[in-house]
Parts: sequence; structure tokens; C-alpha cells
Amino acid sequence: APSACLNGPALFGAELKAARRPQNSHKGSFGDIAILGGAQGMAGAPVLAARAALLSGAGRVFVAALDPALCHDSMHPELMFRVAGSFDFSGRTVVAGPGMGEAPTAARLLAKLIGSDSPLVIDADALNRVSGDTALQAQLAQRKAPAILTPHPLEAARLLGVTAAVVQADRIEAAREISGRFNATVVLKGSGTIIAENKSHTMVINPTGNPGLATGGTGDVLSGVCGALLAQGWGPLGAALGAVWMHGTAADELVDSGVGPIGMAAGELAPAIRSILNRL
Ligand code: NPW
Ligand code: AMP
Ligand code: MG
Repeated sequence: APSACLNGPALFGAELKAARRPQNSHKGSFGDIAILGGAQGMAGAPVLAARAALLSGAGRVFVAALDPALCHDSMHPELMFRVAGSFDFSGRTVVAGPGMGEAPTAARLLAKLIGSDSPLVIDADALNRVSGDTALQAQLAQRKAPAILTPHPLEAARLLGVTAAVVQADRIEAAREISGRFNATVVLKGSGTIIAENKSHTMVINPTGNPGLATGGTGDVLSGVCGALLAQGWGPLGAALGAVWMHGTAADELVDSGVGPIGMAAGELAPAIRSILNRL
């Protein structure tokens, strides 16, 4: 399939139109989202994803934390923290992976989620778990509910069983292969992020974003935005396109206002994404 450039919000215009908030709407109208992650020592990742989901308009945002010590965000008391092992994920959109680690509880919950009908964003350690588990891969390939996979080049390489250099040598082919093999909408990150979806024959390259994004936590923000859009009823392709384009545009606007590229912090992206969403 020919590749298109994601040169503005036209490609997700239908979702944007539907996102306008009716006067009589309430928090239940905009979806629940849960971030599964936050193993010991990696509290930042799910908090970044959760804050991004909150500022991207999700109705209610939960952090299902692996580390029970992760139970509050004083900057954002809107976020609700739960112990992952006893959290009821049903009926909620889930972003799995930010700071999730490799604990057996995390693996068990991920398997259950992939087998469920919750809309899913699979990122970071959840992608690595899928890479190493053929049973999970088979389950994913048969899944009916939406799944967005958001690998960076090394995570993509692990999924395909190749090196990151091979992925980078033909990013379009790598994204297409992951989408086909795992039956999912794929966001292959890095400069010129690719959004690929085999079943709709989609192959799109995103021109927004800059090296200010080359800092820890920016991917966690992106997965939170993808999840928030899914939770608000966007389809997986629209959510992936919208999240990637806005995430990069936010970074470009931060550079224009002097907040980067040097020293741009991942947490600064979410307020900029919120402005973009409200402006569009
Ligand atoms: P290199 O250095 O070039 O050999 P990992 P992770 C490569 C959490 N986080 N182009 C690059 O390899 C995450 O959520 C927590 C080419 C890089 O060193 C995960 O749970 C944070 N190569 C966990 O940490 C903030 C690229 O991949 C290597 C590339 C581990 O995730 C940080 C890293 O990959 C982090 O988000 C590109 N565009 N991009 C927190 N505040 O709590 C990446 N690579 O080993 O999978 O580790 O991505 O840091
Ligand atoms: P992660 O590696 O998971 O934290 O994700 C990093 C995020 O930053 C992804 O959305 C990448 O596409 C983005 N990113 C990193 N470096 C660049 C770059 N040089 N240009 C544009 N986007 C980048
Ligand atoms: Mg990441």
C-alpha cells in the first residue's frame, strides 16, 4: 500500500467532530481508563500516562499499580490509584505496560486483558511480555476488541525477533509485519512515526515531533493519550493517528515557545496536547 503523510488533523476529522461535548454530558460519557503498570522503582511511567489521559479528556482515570506503595499523585488528586492484582478492569479501556516490569502478577493480568474485550493499548513492558510468549501472541491474533501496539524500534525488534537495525532499515515493512502478525493497529515510534493497520490497508507517516521528544517518559505520555481517545469512543486507527499527530505537534509548539528541544520534559507535553485538542 502507498504511504500517506499525516499532514494535519483531516485524517481523524470524523473523530474530532464526534468528540465535541454535548451540554448534558457527564463523566460517564467520556470513558474510564486504567493504566496497568508501576512496578517498584517505576512509578513515573504510569503517572505520566495517567496524567496525559486525564488532560486528554478521559472521564475517569485509574492507575492499577503493581507496587502498592504507588497510591497517590499530589499534583493530580483526580487520579484514582488501585492495587493491580485486585482491580476490576472490565468495561474499561486499559493501557498496559508503562513501568510494568516483569513480575508474574503483571504477566497474569496482561494475559487476562488480552483475552478480554477491553479496548487495549499495549506499550513498553507489556510489548516485551508479548514478545516472549507465543501463547499470548496467539491470543492477541484472535482478539476482536481494539488493540493499539506502540513499540519503539527496540520493542518492535523484540516483537519480530530481529535487531533494531533491521527495523530501522525498513520501518514501513516492520510496521506492516507487526500489524499483520498481531492483528493490531501499530504505532512504530521514532522520528517519522509510522501508523499501520493491515485490515484497513493503512500506512501513514507522521511529520510532527522533534528531538526534544528524545527523553524518558514521552512514550508513556503517548500511550496515555491513545488510551484516552479510545476511552472517549475514537476508533483505534483514529486514536492512534490523533494521539501521534497531537503528541508531535505539542512538542513542536513547546520548541516554538522556548521549552525545548533541550530540556523538554515529558510531563510538559500533556498540557500542550490539551490545548491542541480544545483548539481543533
Ligand atoms: P540504544 O540505546 O540505541 O541501544 P528499553 P525503555 C532503543 C519505563 N520508563 N531509535 C535504544 O537503544 C517504560 O515504561 C519509565 C533507535 C534505547 O536505549 C518501560 O516500562 C520512566 N533506538 C521501562 O521503563 C521513564 C531506539 O531502545 C532502548 C529508539 C523500559 O523502557 C522512562 C530503550 O528500550 C521509561 O519510559 C529509537 N527511536 N527508541 C519513569 N519515569 O518511570 C528507543 N530505542 O530497553 O525497552 O527501555 O524504553 O526505557
Ligand atoms: P519511548 O521511547 O517509548 O519513550 O517513546 C519516545 C517517544 O518520543 C515516541 O513517541 C517517539 O516517536 C518520540 N521521539 C523520540 N525521538 C524523536 C525524534 N528525534 N523525533 C521525533 N519524535 C521522537
Ligand atoms: Mg516507552
